[in-house]
Amino acid sequence: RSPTLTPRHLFRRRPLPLPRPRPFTTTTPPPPALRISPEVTAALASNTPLVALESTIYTHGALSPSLPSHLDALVRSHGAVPAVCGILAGVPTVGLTPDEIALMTREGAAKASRRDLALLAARGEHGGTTISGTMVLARAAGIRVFGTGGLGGVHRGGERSMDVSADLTELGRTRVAVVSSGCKGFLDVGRTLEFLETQGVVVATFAEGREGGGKVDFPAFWARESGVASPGVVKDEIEAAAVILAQERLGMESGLLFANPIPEEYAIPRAEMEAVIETAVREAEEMGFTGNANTPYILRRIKELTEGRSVPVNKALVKANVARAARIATELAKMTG
Ligand code: PSU
Ligand code: MN
Repeated sequence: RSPTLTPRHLFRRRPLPLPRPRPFTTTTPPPPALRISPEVTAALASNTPLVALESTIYTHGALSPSLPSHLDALVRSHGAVPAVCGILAGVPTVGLTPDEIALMTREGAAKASRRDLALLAARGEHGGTTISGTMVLARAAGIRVFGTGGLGGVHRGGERSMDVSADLTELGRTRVAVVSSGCKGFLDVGRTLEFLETQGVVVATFAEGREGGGKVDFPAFWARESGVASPGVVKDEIEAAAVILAQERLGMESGLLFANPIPEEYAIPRAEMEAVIETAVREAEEMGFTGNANTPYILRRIKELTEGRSVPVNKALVKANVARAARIATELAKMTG
């Protein structure tokens, strides 16, 4: 007798069992190695809104040493609890204090994306987590919203170099809602959106009062315009929270990106930044800054070439994004409370 399945065999088979309905939860127990601060633990237990924050912008962002305490206060002013993620002396932590961040910065921390987490943990080293590294820790703790500056993306020439930020694949596999000013203007914005589409990432840009009317650009960090239309649009934080909740109810583990265009008064027009960007990108290539050294080099050069003008702009947009994230987290907590 042939062992292959015939239609008769198929008919005799029992129908596939339907998945048993599971209770709806947004969190699974965190892995044992994760240290969650008492404050974050209490917030998780009481459905207090939480905002995850990354530590790479502190350890590698070349911004100001007071930024950690500013963002901390900003989140609290919205009635939410900040949860800075990073690796402190080998301990993956959710809820780093400003003092702990200062220590990591002083002693030197590695830039930590997903691939680096286990290495740093095993060696007992500090790691400033990027968006991807932060998402891993935030998700493991059960934090749903994360506010930051600019997402990594497909680098210019990425179709040759294959320099595609791990932030993008992380969004494809980890359900955290990231609020950023789109991605940086020195990246290839069009290909970044193509990659996010392939990864199945929800991408929506905040566009107050413009819903339904005309296309909205996916923002490019310093500039509100990028020349590339945003795949989706949300009108406010309530709508963003509803999208997050819908994604959770679907049981989809992939992430979401909410792009928040830089406040008008801080925006630097795209054309103005372009010359600076071209110089920085060309130098990085000539000097061989590849891999995870590329983004920090370019950011540092842009800071120099704009004579520091990029710094207040960068800080302003991070604050606007973190405030948005806090309001989204607040709406989400109301919906699931
Ligand atoms: N935006 C900034 N400064 C930064 C970064 C973003 O203004 O330092 C960091 C973020 O942590 C982001 C990372 O996740 O750069 C992306 O790095 P790469 O391109 O190597 O993936
Ligand atoms: Mn890269």
